[in-house]
Parts: sequence; structure tokens; C-alpha cells
Amino acid sequence: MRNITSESVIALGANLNLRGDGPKVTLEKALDALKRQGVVIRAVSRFFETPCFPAGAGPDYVNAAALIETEKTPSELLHLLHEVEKEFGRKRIQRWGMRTLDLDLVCFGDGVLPDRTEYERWRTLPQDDQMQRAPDQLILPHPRLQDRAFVLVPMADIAPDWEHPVLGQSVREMLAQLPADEIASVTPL
Ligand code: PH2
Ligand code: MG
Ligand code: MG
Repeated sequence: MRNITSESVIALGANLNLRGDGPKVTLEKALDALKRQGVVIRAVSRFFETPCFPAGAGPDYVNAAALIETEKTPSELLHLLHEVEKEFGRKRIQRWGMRTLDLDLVCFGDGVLPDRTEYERWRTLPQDDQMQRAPDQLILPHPRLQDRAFVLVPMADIAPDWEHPVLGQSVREMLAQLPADEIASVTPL
């Protein structure tokens, strides 16, 4: 699969300072780093302050989303995201732990990876297992996308009409199903 894609989305997040930069500056620098690596940034959402999930597990996050185009394959793009995370001090210590930079590939056009069966297995994973188990392969769309206001609210800025290839709902429609207090807790900086 090597083609110019539209509507691939990267979710950006950080909740730790890095070398004197707060999370927002780190996210801006990470976007510049992606550009230097040839990723075309079509649009960037507003930056939002969001309560840490799970609640109490660390400082508030800054979250944003970027609509990008690339000629890379999904796994090449994921590799680049990991390289940029490393450049910005990311250490993979704990699942859902605090981080100086998190770059998540949320969707790659209307691609479903590695296949629908495996995707559905991860999407419907019971809550307890979600804490414990991380896939060792790229699952797209991101299996928790539809649950997370800190992903959907920024994404609604840049790709409100992107349609989930399995759920058949737009970003707007997925967002409308989240509790109002969760949406309201995602506040523009
Ligand atoms: N990312 C996590 C875990 N918790 N909470 C918020 N508010 N924003 C995030 O981006 C986030 C999180 C794991 O990647
Ligand atoms: Mg991540
Ligand atoms: Mg993440």
C-alpha cells in the first residue's frame, strides 16, 4: 500500500516538561520535526488541556491532532512517529504512563489494519485487559478512538467528517455519543 493518502490523523499528547519546554511547545516542535522528515501537515487542531486518563494517574495533558499526508506506508509512518518520540525524550516505561511526547497514529485513510477480525478483537477488548495488554502490531483505526474525548475533540477541528471504516460513524457522530462532561473537560488552551 503506497499511495498519497488524505485524512490520516496523528494524535499528539504530552504531560511532562522536556528540557525547559512545556507540553505545548514540545508538540509544536514535534510537528516541525515531522515536516522535516517529509510528512505534509495539512491542518493542525487547536491545542487543548485535558485531564489525565485514567483520572489521577498524572498531570493534565496537552492534546492536539494533525491531518497529514505521506507517501509512507502505515508501518513506515509509525516507525517515524516512534523516532520523533525518542528525539523528544520519550521513554517507554509504563503503559499509559506519563510522557514528554506521545504521537499516536489514529487512522490511515479508511484503512483497517491488520484486518477486520483482529481490529474487532482489539476494539472490543474488555476494559480490564485494555490496561494490561498492548498489541504488538499496528491496529487501525486506533481501537480506543471512539472512547476518548481528548482524541475526538481535537480531531473534530481538522476532520469532522472522517468516517470510521468499521463503525460507519463520522467524528462528529462519535463525539456526540460521549458524555457531555467528558467533552467539556477538553478545554482550548
Ligand atoms: N494518553 C495516554 C494516557 N492518558 N490522557 C490524556 N488526557 N491525554 C492523552 O493523550 C493520554 C491520556 C496514553 O497515550
Ligand atoms: Mg502512543
Ligand atoms: Mg496515546
